[in-house]
Amino acid sequence: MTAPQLTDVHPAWLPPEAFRALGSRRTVVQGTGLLVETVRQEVADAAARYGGSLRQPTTGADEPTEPDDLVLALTTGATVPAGAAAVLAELAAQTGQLGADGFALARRAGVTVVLADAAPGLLYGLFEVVRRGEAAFGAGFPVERHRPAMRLRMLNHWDNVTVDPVMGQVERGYSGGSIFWRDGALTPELSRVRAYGRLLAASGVNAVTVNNVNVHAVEARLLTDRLGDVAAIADELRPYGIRVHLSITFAAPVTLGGLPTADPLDEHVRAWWAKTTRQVYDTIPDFGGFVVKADSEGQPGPFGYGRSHADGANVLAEAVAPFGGAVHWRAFVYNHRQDWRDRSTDRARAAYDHFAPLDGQFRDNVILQVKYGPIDFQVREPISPVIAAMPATRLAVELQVTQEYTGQQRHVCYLGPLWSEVLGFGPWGADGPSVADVAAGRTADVAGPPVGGGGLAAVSSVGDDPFWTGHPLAQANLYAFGRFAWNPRLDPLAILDEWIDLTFVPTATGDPDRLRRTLHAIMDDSWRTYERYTAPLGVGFMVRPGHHYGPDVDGYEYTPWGTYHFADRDGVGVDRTRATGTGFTGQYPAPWSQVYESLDQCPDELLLFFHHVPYGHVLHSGSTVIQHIYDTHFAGVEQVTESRRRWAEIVDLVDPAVAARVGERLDEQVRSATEWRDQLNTYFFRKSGVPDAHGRRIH
Ligand code: GCV
Repeated sequence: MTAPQLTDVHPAWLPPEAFRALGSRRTVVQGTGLLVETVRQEVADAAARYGGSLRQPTTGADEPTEPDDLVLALTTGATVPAGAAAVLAELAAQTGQLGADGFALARRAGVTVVLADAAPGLLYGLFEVVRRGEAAFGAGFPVERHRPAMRLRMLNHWDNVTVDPVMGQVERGYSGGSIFWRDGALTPELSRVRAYGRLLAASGVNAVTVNNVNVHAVEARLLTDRLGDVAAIADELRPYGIRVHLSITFAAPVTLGGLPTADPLDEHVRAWWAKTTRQVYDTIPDFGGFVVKADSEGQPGPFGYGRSHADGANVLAEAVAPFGGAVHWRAFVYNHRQDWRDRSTDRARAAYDHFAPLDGQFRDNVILQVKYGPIDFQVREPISPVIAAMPATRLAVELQVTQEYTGQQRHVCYLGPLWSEVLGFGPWGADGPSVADVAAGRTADVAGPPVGGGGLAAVSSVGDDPFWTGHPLAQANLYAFGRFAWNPRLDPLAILDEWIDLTFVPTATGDPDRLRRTLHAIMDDSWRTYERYTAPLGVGFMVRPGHHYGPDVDGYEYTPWGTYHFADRDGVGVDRTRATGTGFTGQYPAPWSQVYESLDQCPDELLLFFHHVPYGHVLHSGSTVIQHIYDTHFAGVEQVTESRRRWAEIVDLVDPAVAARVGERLDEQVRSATEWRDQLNTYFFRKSGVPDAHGRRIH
């Protein structure tokens, strides 16, 4: 197997040039097994291109005729190559402690050494060497131990097998069709699936789901008579250490099994899940498990049988348990047929109200997958209170790489800073465990038994587009997701540097410093820029209904979806306080229950999420709410215009196809941001009657 390099697809963060440092060295790879073979092949390909060599380890006296520059070895081998012996000796006390995915890395006496207890670790170690480039072969450095913070690092594809009449091939997909499915069939381009797996492994991801959580009739059959298609995808991803999971419908015992019920407590239903799951594992022995959206936006679930979500999740968990599988059960459950006249119902409350009482009732191979915010991936939301409410349940935090609400990959919006804030947030206050700690398995609960972490999940942004993600700069989000799942403490701007140097390799770029500077100028603050010209101060959802692109302040205001801003002539925002509102603030532990309740303490950026205030309300920043709306919307458009200008300055430094695609998308971003600015400013000017203090043009 040769590492896939597709000619008609952008190489993203693994262009051949990124392997130059490694490929020009003498390397030995020791160990056996599928993933070790992948490592060996990666090294062989790079060496063939850049003049290095791959030495086969000898048995017995393991002395190379020339010293190796790089040793990649399993600690469990009968012998490790001579160059690694000193590092192994240093690790001796900890051998077996690196975990399946971990590795040790050191450079001493002119040899770079990667040691791993298991093959996945060796693969991750290889990609760390690639990431470091020449620095991996420069000055010596002592033994570093690398282990991922999250055991499960999963991307969810919302891909449909058949083109859905409303949502298309990929629900909320902005990168063309699906890389797995085309017009009802498995893609004929399986080499592309393999190349995808390679990219994901290099970022740290180790699991994917291959179909939408909204499971339609054809997609449901992936579990049974279409399982062969899933197995074919699994075969492509396996060499890169990526397990395949499947979104299933809770109604499957009825729709596929012909049973009269899908009641999770029914014996026949239990038996059907057990039998069906056994067949899945007979076909795909390393199958990861199921992802389930139940009782949500029209999907069937246990409520239909008067059962709880713990009952529903546990029947599936019982079925996958003998095979080491997991059930990712989504907490995105709310009433999407709300009456907008009813101000007491609050969608933000729903996940906590449904799930917090069930803490401790889920089997230990159930992972409750919680969107990071209580509503739905808005550009600004508080952290979901569910994250702090279920210490006896394994929780996974769900992010959205696909930019449904952040510009749909037509706008530059680097999400690293948002995710860094989310993952570093302390649900019990700054001194307690962080959101990332909860996902990794550490909570503030001292009384209960420790539960494992559920990891990090995200909705993928990838399609069959030649740039993978539609907008070439959106590749950075996909890369950053994997890196954060590996280490949530990484600096988002350092991740961006890694991505820039891998994608636009300095040795192959005319003026790498200028390129890097400009990309930082365009991308570093792009999430906050997007926030500036869209919905203000955390209020969210001022998008066009249905496709969710572009502004429509009242688009959702009188709909059943539960996403309102309540703007009138006097003020704007949702009163979620205990004192006078929906009581949502009471779902948080201290200190946030108090901070969010208090108009004085509530952070500006979340003010309208928690409070309904007059337009003249003065923010901590010193500005009034209305003036803040005007100022940020004017500033946001100026920043996007500046980004467009800066991109024009560096087009000579990048591949013309990338230059053209990014340029065209920046043109659209300027147009769209201007539309956002003008609609938002005009709407709030007409509502409030308050003129802009600076007399700028409002329509
Ligand atoms: C897959 C939002 C999106 C839906 C998506 C849903 C979910 O509502 O608009 O397209 O459905 O989230 O996360 O399940």
